[in-house]
Amino acid sequence: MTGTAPIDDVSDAQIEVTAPKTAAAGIPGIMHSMVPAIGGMGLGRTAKLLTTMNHKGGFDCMSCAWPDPEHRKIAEFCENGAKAVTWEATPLTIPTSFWETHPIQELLSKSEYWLGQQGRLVEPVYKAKGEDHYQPISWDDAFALIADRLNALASPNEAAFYTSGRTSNETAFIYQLFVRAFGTNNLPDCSNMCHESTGLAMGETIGVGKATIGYDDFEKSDLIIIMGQNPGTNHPRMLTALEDAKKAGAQIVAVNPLPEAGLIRYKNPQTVRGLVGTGTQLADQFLQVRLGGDMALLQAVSKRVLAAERANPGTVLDREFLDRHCLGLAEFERHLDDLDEADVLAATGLTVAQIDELADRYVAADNVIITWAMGLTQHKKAVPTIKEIMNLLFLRGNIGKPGAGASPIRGHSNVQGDRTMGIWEKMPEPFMDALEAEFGFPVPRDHGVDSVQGIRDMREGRIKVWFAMGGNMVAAISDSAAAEKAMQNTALTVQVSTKLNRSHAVVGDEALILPTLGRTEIDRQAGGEQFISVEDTACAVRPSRGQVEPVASGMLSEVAIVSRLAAAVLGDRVAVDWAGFERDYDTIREHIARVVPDCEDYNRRIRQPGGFILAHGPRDSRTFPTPAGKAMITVNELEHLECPPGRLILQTIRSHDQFNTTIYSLNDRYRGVKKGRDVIFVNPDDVRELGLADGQKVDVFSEFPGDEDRELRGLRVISYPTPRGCAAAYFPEANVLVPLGSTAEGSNTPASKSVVIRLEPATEK
Ligand SMILES: Nc1nc2c(c(=O)[nH]1)N[C@H]1C(S)=C(S)[C@@H](COP(=O)(O)OP(=O)(O)OC[C@H]3O[C@@H](n4cnc5c(=O)[nH]c(N)nc54)[C@H](O)[C@@H]3O)O[C@H]1N2
Ligand SMILES: Nc1nc2c(c(=O)[nH]1)N[C@H]1C(S)=C(S)[C@@H](COP(=O)(O)OP(=O)(O)OC[C@H]3O[C@@H](n4cnc5c(=O)[nH]c(N)nc54)[C@H](O)[C@@H]3O)O[C@H]1N2
Ligand SMILES: [Mo]
Repeated sequence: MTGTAPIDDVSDAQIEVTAPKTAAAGIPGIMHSMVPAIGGMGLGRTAKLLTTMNHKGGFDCMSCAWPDPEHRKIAEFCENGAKAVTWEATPLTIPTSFWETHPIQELLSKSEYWLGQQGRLVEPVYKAKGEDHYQPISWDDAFALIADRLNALASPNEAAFYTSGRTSNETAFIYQLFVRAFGTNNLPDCSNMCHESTGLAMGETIGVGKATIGYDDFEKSDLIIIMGQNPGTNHPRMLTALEDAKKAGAQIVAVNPLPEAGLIRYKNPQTVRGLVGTGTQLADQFLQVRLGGDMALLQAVSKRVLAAERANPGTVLDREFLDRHCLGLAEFERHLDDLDEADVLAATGLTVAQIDELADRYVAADNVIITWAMGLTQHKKAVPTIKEIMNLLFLRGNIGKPGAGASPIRGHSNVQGDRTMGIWEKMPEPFMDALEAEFGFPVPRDHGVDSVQGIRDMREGRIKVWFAMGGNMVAAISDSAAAEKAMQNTALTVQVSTKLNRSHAVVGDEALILPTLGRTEIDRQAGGEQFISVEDTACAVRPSRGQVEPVASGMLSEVAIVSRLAAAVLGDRVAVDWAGFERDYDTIREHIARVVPDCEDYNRRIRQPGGFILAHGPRDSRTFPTPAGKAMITVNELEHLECPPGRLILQTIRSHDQFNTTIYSLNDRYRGVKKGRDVIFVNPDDVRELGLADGQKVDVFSEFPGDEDRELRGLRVISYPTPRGCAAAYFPEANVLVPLGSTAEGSNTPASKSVVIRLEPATEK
């Protein structure tokens, strides 16, 4: 083993609580990013990575999908990007002896934090049926084994192929090609748990499920409304864009149950003022909405906009846009006439004056951007809520003009690109036709399973082989206990991974771990050094080139793994030059150019400085590829989250020191919590009313009709400025409380931000 030794597991450390921070980044941000980097990787490796991250010729940071500005500042990186890079590029590797000394039963008892600290996975390992240990296996034997098990299935639909959003466009394209050539559309992905609600709502209203803005639009905007998103922690580089927008005169409104650091004030570590000053006051208005209250808020604002037009006809609505491009205005108006203000106030927890103020700001602004993330997508009514964003934007033509638009902020750095490349259980027919024409095999057309359905199908024995291209599905999906049982009910699980996580310990009868290169590492193939490409949240497609030597020689790139696996499984069943893909990734991009919409001439355009931007009808020319060819104003029945008496609604969120299921440390500096994650944030009045005390340990039970209670024991109560009735706890630990059947209507995304819970004093000390 090389590098820093792994730390011991910490299960119930003494938690320290201080007041939450109001400002994000600044000096602490820089220090926090550099210290672990230098400590863990050595100065040379650190300098190389931190100076080439998000730079031309360098690699794309994998911590989020935020776009890169055209005019880059030197070393455009953030604290959390640095953490993601150092976590991956650590020289610490898992030695062969580890597998002998750590039975799977023991790995099951370890925390995600401990697992992630063990170092990089560097050799393929296999667990045989009835064994409790992994042991090394050769690559060839691993591929032969998977081929044997897959080809023995009664139907290709008995296998599912998961993707996490770090996978490159090149890998994604050949992975979906392999899976469809094998004969199934079972391609669940992390998007199913993330922005699926966005894709559906935007697809139905404007015909494209992606942001209608580019990076430069932020600076041209007059008003930016940030809903259900915590950029200070999850998209820190967005704060730079917000600060620039602010300097150029934009107003910013934050809609969030929590007063997140960074939404309120921001210290830019890239500027001297950011380093020494008190930072920029970002939010002009902070609306502390109740969980799930956004749909009511948006309808109430739209109603006010319509009322303002009635009071002063011809001055408020963008009639030209509405008449030329939209359908449904009259029905929408009629529907909002009946909106009950009392319902709105109950659902949002806001005052009339607050909502009036937001509506006034909206009407006064020429160019408005609305951004959102998981605070909107992970609710039962997520899809109609996002449709209400579109409605509000349409009213004043805030689509397809500079400084305005709908801006879902995607999470995983290439989750958007993976979808573009065909990772979806229900890709549209034109894509399937193009795939079939290019490769000449019959592409299966029946829709496959999504993540939640995948768990159900494993539980019921319909899916027998689970193959994962990255990620940590059992920890990331709702209802962890049910998900784990389902995974253990399979015949074979295969994980292509960089580091150890819970999904390696929750296994089928047989299991394989296939170690892969990370994005930071130089990818050498027979055809020379390779680069890959990714798409950010603003539809910009860019190359990414690894910069440091791989931590060990035994790993394969994701492209090599898929190519070799496909060749082993399919033999000569399809005429595809898999070996050629591995040799030279340009050959993959040639196919992408012919199959994927708007990717013509991919190999040339990806080599242009800065890559290229994918076309987007609504953004570029106000053309809306919906069935009607128009932007659809929709009518959505308001339904707000009811909290039964004596109960709370729980949202599950990220701390400042984690990337999804990867835990960098047990601290959440911005929320003032140190040395522990087993906490639940509760409004002080609720703490009192429930007869509890600040700091007390509680057991949490989640209640869902038709199900037995789910439980998570021993969380410490933290009095926190969250609205009455709205609690918060960290994912993935709290996933055990999210019922598998509680999902967003239409998108089937787990409703991870609205779990009905009951707190009881802890039964154990
Ligand atoms: N450092 C770091 N970066 C990341 C990630 C990470 O884990 N760590 N994850 C990546 C991924 S995959 C994703 S999808 C993104 C996630 O980025 P976010 O969506 O910012 O992540 P969450 O922590 O889920 O935060 C959701 C926010 O919505 C608020 N919220 C919850 N419910 C509601 C509601 O009903 N209404 C409103 N208005 N607000 C609500 C919460 O208080 C919280 O501030 O970040 C990406 N970037
Ligand atoms: N309760 C609750 N649940 C949630 C959420 C929530 O807000 N609340 N958020 C949801 C969201 S938005 C998402 S996106 C999902 C995330 O779900 P996933 O994408 O499945 O989970 P991650 O934690 O991002 O996966 C981390 C693992 O990916 C592997 N990995 C890292 N880099 C690479 C690489 O380059 N290649 C390969 N092959 N493997 C790599 C490592 O082994 C690492 O342990 O979780 C969802 N679950
Ligand atoms: Mo995500």
